[in-house]
Amino acid sequence: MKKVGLIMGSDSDLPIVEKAVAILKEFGIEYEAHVYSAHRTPKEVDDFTSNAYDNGFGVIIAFAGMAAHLAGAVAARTVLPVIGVPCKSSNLDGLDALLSTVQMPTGIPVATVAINGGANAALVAAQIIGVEDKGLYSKLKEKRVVDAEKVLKKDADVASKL
Ligand code: RP5
Repeated sequence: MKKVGLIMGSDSDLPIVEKAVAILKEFGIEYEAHVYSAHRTPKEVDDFTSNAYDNGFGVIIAFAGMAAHLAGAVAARTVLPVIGVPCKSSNLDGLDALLSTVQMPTGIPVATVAINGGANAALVAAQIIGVEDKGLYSKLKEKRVVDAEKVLKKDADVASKL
């Protein structure tokens, strides 16, 4: 099975990265996580990303806040699918990172999830890898059933209370 690469611009993004890691662990997907910044350590971003396909990665998730150029810098260096997670910072509530991540020029796509959407980013990564992995595909379908059952349980609880 292909691995998922997780790159965060700063260790201050860790709480959002941990949401993704929880999902990847749930599905038994191998991953590797790094703190590499588009601005502070561009050489490491370049080295990791340029060699990611040869090193067994199938998807890269990039997490960054503020002037969040990381996902775009990664996408410029690989044709692996890149998922961008805009991380909320203190001043602009993550809107800065959302726009910096999502507004990519034609030809260099970044599949951008919601602000702080670490869990959905990992689910998209799992779905990409699951296309060629029947076991993982089945687990993803099973999770949808389990999640729906949880909502229906809440429905029954609320209906009985009101
Ligand atoms: C971004 O700047 C990082 O991804 C982080 O979200 C933000 C702030 O970084 P620190 O100043 O906390 O290291 O590059």
